[in-house]
Amino acid sequence: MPETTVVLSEEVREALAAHRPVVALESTIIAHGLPRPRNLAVARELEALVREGGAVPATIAVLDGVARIGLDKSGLERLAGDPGVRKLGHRDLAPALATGASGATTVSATAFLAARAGIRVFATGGLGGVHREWTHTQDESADLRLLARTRITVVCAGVKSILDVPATLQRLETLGVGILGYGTEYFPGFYLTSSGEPVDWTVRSPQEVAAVMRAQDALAEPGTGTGTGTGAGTGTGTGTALIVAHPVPEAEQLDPELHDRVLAEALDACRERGITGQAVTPFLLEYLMRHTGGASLEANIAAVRGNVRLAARIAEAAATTTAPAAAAAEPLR
Ligand code: PSU
Ligand code: MN
Repeated sequence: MPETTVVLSEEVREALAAHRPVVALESTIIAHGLPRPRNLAVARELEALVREGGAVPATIAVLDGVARIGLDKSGLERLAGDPGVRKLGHRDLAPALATGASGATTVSATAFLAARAGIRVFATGGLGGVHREWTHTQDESADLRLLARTRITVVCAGVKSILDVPATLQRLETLGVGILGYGTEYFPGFYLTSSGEPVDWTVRSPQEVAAVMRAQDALAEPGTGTGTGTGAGTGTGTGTALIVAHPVPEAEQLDPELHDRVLAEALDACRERGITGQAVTPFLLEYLMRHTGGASLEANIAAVRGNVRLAARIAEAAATTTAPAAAAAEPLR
């Protein structure tokens, strides 16, 4: 990619060159997931939390046809304040770059750009996934397929609970995307501490996550861009993602009964109004917020905060351990 289409901020470039920890942050949650003006305050707070954790934040978005890895003050303000900012999935990047558009990046677009830049750790709220009523709509977030072919560690509170969680877990298994429950034996439920679905693997420290990342690298086929495991990889990002599923603390979760009731109404409203495609997720998130008196918003923000803090610790743990040399991987016989 020519340098003018994807631009790293100076701070991010220097950190990567020095093999210091960097955490990529998604921007759709800022532009389309949270209400203004709270979204700008949250965007700033998330960057500050990464810094407090000893890592460099790299909020990712497309501004005027340039993909930016690390935003300056005015970039963050535009992202949060400009209602014309689009929602860009991975497939939207090329048209956005070609036409000079501006947009916030979803998990799929953020993970793609982060991996291209050599960033290994990424924090968000909840992943996209298989929507309920998939059999009618075939709506499955592009997040899943992109994660199936991108070597990045995503810290999230599971997938959004507006989705069909068991179906999404099945798809992730099919796609070969690994999931680690962080301090839990259950897959988190985004607004809720638990979705009730079990996970196969549980870790309890950033060092354990870093060890799994190193093992992924060791298993990778030679020449697939395994990176150094520090966040300053080769930039190809080929491989498969690792999901670190980190639940919102129980004290900060949305009341499960309120969640289930309002979500059922939200899904009905979505169907009645014929909302489809990219608009579905923002509509449901907004509906929940309005009809829970803002409680879903607080749970959402609490989850993201926790994920961002943990991502900084994982990036730090990954940066301070050396990856096995690619040459050490003997071909299997
Ligand atoms: N998590 C949040 N809020 C959000 C999203 C995730 O807490 O707004 C966004 C992410 O960017 C995710 C996207 O990639 O929703 C999924 O959208 P879709 O279902 O249209 O793929
Ligand atoms: Mn969708």
